[in-house]
Amino acid sequence: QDNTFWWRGGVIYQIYPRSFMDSNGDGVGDLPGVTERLEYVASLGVDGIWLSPFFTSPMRDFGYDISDYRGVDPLFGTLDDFKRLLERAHALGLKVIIDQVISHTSDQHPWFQESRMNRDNPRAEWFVWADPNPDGTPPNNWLSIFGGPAWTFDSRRQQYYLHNFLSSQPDLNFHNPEVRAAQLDNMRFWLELGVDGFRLDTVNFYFHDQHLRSNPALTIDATRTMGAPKENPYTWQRHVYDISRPENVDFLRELRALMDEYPGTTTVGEIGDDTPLERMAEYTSGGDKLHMAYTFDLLNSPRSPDYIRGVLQRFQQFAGDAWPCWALSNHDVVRSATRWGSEECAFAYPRVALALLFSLRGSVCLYQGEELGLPEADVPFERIQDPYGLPLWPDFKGRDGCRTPMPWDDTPLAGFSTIEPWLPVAEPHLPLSVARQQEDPESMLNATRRLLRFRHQHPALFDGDMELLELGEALVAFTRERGSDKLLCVFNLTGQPQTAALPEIREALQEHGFQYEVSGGTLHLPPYQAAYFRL
Ligand code: TEU
Repeated sequence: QDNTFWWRGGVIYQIYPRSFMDSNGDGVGDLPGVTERLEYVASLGVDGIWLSPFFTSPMRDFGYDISDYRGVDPLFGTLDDFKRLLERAHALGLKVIIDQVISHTSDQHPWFQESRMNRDNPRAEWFVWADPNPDGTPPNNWLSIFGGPAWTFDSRRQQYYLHNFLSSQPDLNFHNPEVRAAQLDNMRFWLELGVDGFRLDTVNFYFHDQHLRSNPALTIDATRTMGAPKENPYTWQRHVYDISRPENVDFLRELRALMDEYPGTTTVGEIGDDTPLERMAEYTSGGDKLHMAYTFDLLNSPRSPDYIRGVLQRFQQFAGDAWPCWALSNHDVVRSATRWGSEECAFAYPRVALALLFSLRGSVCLYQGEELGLPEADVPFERIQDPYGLPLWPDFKGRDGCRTPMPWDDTPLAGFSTIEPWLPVAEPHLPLSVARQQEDPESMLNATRRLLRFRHQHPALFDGDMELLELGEALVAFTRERGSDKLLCVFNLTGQPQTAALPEIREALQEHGFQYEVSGGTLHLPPYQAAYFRL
């Protein structure tokens, strides 16, 4: 069976290894812990996993700051542990995608240590160095995504270096062909080990403007909800010259040529940009660049059917033959059950939200705990770890609330560890634990399994052409068409019952688990329910 295109429409379960399963009782999740729980992951009916970074790192940004691209951090285990994980996943029919954070390194990486020594060492041009202005200020107005200037002065080299994130994450100079070759070579190392692909961190940040032009003045476009929370003013700089450079497209072709040497592998690039869907089209069309693009459109989505319709409209308008990988939650944003849900509706909102996610053209990333309907955890200030959140507290509470340990059972440490973990177990998560939900056919966990089976039974849901329908203000509705199969999908994301006039239907699809009524051509959709028909 040709499995080359497994990723097209695939559902990928994102594992944040620090918080998934601690096998050695040090309070931090690890690779053997992941391996131990792969059977559970496979039982969901997903196609593969994406592992957030487990590479050697000083952990300033919890692994998104890498000091050895080919090493496993001892906190997570050994390379042999990774090989065992890979083997077990493959035996269970799960593909394995790993994170590649190639845009920046850790400041502890030997490349940076060498580069900062002076201006004429062999790696002098591997990072982005620039002289201060005559008054000592940074070379231009570029801002870090995590706040403050994107430049830090290095006292040894007597120059500024660029960092789009923390100052401990110096930005590599991708204009230098040696840098590109070195990173592709690091990626080949993992391909040779047998991984099935890469999630590419900050894929639109690889290149910078070589003229170092200042970005246009800060403008706040309140109609867009891209990027981090509004409380962080730095998000609102319009990055024109420092990210998403046109040179990137050529590099993505180089990268694709490497991937094509390993058939059946895939790439999903994370795009943080003002116009992400347009960028997605640029990066994934034509079959010679990225396989999939991952944007923040639904990750930062507010609770509004209008907003979702807007995203889908823009997708229709700009995406062309682009292939998205949609997500509602990840390790960087407030969990969708909290962003959209409310106390009263318990599983109702997360369930209909997942149904919508699983019915969109493209692939999907499901974040650990999303299948349990976990709300965002309330992490007290004393326990905050995120270097992004700390300085902005309490306006922006950082990303710890979506990174707390996975609740495996309802004991105080949630079956995650045998000691107090690096982030506290969220008490409200205990009644939602895997053990508790496993046996209940009506649980969110079993609803997720049902919805994943439903998606696999109806390939039009992930592969079909999509047409948006106007069935009323409060509803999100579209058709999905593949060959002679034409499906109508209607979602009520609100807490009120909704009605809609239906077109002529051939058959109501079963086994998704939602409840509704049709009478005299009118669909009656109770709060947080969905309906699927064959036209
Ligand atoms: O996140 C990238 C990131 O923060 C941006 O995409 C940002 O959200 C967006 O541009 C908003 O406009 C990745 C990782 O997922 C995150 O955990 C890391 O901290 C970050 O890169 C740095 O490596």
